[in-house]
Amino acid sequence: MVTVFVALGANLQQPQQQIMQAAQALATLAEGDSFKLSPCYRSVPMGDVEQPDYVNAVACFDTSLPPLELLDALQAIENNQGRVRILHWGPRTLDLDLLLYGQQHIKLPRLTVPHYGMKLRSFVLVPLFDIAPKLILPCGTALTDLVTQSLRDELQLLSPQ
Ligand code: PH2
Ligand code: MG
Ligand code: MG
Repeated sequence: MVTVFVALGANLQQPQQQIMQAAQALATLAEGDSFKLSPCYRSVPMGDVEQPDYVNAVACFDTSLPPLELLDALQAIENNQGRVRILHWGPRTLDLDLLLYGQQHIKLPRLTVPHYGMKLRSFVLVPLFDIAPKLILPCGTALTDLVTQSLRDELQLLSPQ
């Protein structure tokens, strides 16, 4: 059994509801009552594509699924919520990114863990810190050393729906 962290993002078709629906689906993958979801944040889109603001959150749970089976399960949830892959980094109803799989480093054609961009993204680091303030990343860095006030200032905390 490992503890995994998954980033959730959505910016189409009632994004906060998409996140809550995805969280319910993710919770079915969790062992026991291990499932945790951070608050939702509104964030300005990163990247060059003009698109609506995102709603982002991070989930954490224990699972006995191997990494690629977990990835398949995440992609099935994305597809079930109408994910269509048109533009790289374009708008989407739901994006589920596997951030961490225990303390493992994984490099496979379909899957790189830790997620390559996670240490630079406010909309990942801040909600991750909300649910795992003591987390040490597989590279040895303490999460608390990455979460600055200026990263927090990039996000708008949303009230629960
Ligand atoms: N995801 C992207 C591209 N840009 N911007 C924000 N704010 N949040 C995201 O989740 C996001 C993004 C591609 O996965
Ligand atoms: Mg993705
Ligand atoms: Mg993504």
